[in-house]
Amino acid sequence: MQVTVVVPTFNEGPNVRELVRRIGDAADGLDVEVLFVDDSRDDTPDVIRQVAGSSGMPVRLLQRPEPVGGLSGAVVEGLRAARGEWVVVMDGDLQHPPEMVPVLLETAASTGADVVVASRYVGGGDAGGLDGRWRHLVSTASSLLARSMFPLRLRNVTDPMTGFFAVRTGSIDLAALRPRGFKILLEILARNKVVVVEEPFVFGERFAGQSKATFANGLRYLQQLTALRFGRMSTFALVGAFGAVLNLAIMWGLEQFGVHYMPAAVVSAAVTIVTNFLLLEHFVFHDLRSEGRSVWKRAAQSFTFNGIEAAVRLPFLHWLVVLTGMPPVLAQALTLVVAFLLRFVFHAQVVYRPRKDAPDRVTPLAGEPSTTTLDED
Ligand SMILES: Nc1nc2c(ncn2[C@@H]2O[C@H](COP(=O)(O)OP(=O)(O)O)[C@@H](O)[C@H]2O)c(=O)[nH]1
Ligand SMILES: [Mg+2]
Repeated sequence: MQVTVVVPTFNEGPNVRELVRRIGDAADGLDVEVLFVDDSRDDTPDVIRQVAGSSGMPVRLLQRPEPVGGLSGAVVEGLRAARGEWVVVMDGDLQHPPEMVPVLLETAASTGADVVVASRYVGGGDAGGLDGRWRHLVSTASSLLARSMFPLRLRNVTDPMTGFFAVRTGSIDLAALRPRGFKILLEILARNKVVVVEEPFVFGERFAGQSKATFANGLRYLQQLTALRFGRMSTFALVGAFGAVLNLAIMWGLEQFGVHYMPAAVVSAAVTIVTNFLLLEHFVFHDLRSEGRSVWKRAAQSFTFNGIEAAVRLPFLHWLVVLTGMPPVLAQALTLVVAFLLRFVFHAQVVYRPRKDAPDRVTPLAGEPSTTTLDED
């Protein structure tokens, strides 16, 4: 089996020699080449050329004239230029231990998977190398959002944000990828019908240099998510909007019959909550109803969320206005957006959470392998 290790680099000079040395040691006995896809503005390409000259393993450099598509664009160019039947994508700062390269490939061989994801969030995995609490929180929240938006495609994937994975190039359509931002794995999994398994790993500290992740990358990630998956979340939003209109219409109608506005509000809220649930069952999560829980359990969970949300949102609004002094209408808009996202994540992650595939479902034997497909999501 021929393997290409694709390493995107942006000003990683001081890491190159150590990285190549450790890949060489780890991959001893395997047919491996290392391909650097470089967008650096410093002397990193010179360092790569130097190291290539003295390494026992083939080391290639793809220097890009323009950093099109950023990190994701670099990875896709690496996938296109790779000679290997298998490609392992990894960062150039040694946060991804090179010793995992053969482990990922062995898992690929033993399970027959198309993609092996090195995950920080499964088994003995660990995200310890993430800088500070804020990065941990952002990483967890963004994975949760991605998994809510692609519940079936990512049913076996705990770490869709990782930049460390092995992929059989023949299993993916490179031309269909629209790389942008930092998260290429998500793009690959969302757009291809592949069998995925995970392998835990410990995300280490950077060997040298500084992180290139920025706030702008975070925004680009949100853009990527909505572009990849507008489907489920937009129908969810539509159902929510319909519920709001229904709520007002019922309240108005009851008032016309002389009902006091308080009982009218209670009745319209109750009718809306039940209607919303039925609409979610039939239009948003219809393909996930058979995943295990009974309809009564789903209803109970959904109603509980709505009840708690209604009780918590107003005190939270008050706290936000008093504490930050922001205009009440802005604070209200903010709490509504947060409540919407939380409601969506809760329904996707709890109420309609898909079961994980049983191990035999991820091992394709003879015939059609069982995979998750985009049409499902
Ligand atoms: N080719 C290329 N590589 C990049 C770019 N941005 C980041 N990288 C590389 O992607 C890997 C991960 O970036 P890093 O800054 O470590 O992100 P973090 O681990 O999330 O903090 C490193 O090897 C970077 O050098 C880019 O625009 N082009
Ligand atoms: Mg890093």
